[in-house]
Amino acid sequence: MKYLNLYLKNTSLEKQSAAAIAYLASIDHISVNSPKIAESIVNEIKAQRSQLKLIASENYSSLSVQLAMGNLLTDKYAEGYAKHRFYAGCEQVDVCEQTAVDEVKSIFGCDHAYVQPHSGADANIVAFWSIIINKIQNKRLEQLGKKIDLLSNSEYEELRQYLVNCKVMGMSLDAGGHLTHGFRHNISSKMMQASSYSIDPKTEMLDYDEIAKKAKEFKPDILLAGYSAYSRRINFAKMREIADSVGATLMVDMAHFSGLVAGKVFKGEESPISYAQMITSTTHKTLRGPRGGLILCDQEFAETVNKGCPLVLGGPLPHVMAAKAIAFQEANTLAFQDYSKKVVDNSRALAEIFLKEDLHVLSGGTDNHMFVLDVSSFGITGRQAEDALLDCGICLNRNAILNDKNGAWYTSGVRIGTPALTSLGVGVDQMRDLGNIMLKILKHTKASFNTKTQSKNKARYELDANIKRNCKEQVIDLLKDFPLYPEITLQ
Ligand code: DSN
Repeated sequence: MKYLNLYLKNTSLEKQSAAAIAYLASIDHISVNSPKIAESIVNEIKAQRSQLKLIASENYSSLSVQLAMGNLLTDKYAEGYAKHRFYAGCEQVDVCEQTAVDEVKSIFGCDHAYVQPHSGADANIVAFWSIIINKIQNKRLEQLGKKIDLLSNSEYEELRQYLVNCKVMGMSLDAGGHLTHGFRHNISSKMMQASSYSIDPKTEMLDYDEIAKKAKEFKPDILLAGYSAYSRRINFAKMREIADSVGATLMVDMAHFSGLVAGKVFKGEESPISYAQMITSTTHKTLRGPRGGLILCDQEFAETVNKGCPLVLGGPLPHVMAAKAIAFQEANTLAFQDYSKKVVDNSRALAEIFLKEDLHVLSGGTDNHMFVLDVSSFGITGRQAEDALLDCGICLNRNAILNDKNGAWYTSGVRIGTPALTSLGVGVDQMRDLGNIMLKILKHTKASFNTKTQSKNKARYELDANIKRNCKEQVIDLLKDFPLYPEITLQ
């Protein structure tokens, strides 16, 4: 009981928290049989405490969310959905799933919610196939006047050929779209014919006339909106108009910005809720829940979506659904609305530091929780910027930019996001300080020279030791004021 005993010894009774006791007791318990794993959990806490996290897709979930996942709910199989299970003994799983469903419907005011997807990628596959089944399979079966199980093998094969001929059109990966939106190396472009729209090369923003033109030519069954590395808001009314004009279903993957929709920062035409027929999301980014996915949809898709298992998924993860229920309760509050607003204020304040220096921030700025900074003017790659910043205690990820001359591995950009630091309470003043620290690091980082090839190295970099030390100290100073899970003490 190393950590728990230390905690109980060093923390006065009135300051002790149940969450800290549970957390530390669990680490002590794990260390009995798996010291290596216990140590890696402790080391992860230490690592995250020593870095300022600017990874746009990450956040810090509450201790309640984390603790809800560490129990015997994980042992249950519960195929089906609440009150409609294929296994016995699912009464408590029903409570967890139904609470998550009710809470997420209350946040977003949507017709139907499904909280079983294990990830955003899973949610997208369930959503794609639910649309295909509703639009293609059900109509074909109606024409044949038969249920699917009664089709002969040749009739089923004929139906299958229809199903695999559907078309999806999403934002291209190099413009800021996601891998699951029709990228050639992802299943989405193998099970459907995929085409993409990009951003205007001058403004680096979505051009709705251009999307409409492309949609008219390609005639997608699914028009997909959403992004992984785009710093502007989407007009979903316009996207729906385009989808309707070609008979497509509008699907929105709001994985990155669902917290901003929940927090009512994105509303009206900037929120997909009233415009998309199918919406997917992760639960762990701006929404600040456990790692997982969810689907919101119009009533017409509800029945198909509820059959995500067996369509795509195996058994649900009841412990994660319990944690989702807690996270959705947390997001359904005025405090969360305040948090979401601050995420965007922080993102703008940070981007402003780079814009003032006339640096290339893609799309010219940000209206959401992130932005991409082109670091090529510093003479370095995204990979070198990522490593140099991490060495000084700033954690973010490199990101390719449109037509990136350094390719997807080294890249020319870094993606910078504010959801995690905002969860710690960091505000715009500290964001500006942080921006200036980052500028200092980037300005002093140089690509190493490879004398063998007589060319600049794309991975290795050099950074003056004094600058590194000084910036690291500044990062540590900032971290001191915003501790991560301060109730958990490890000494
Ligand atoms: N990996 C996530 C992101 O960074 O956007 C999405 O899958």
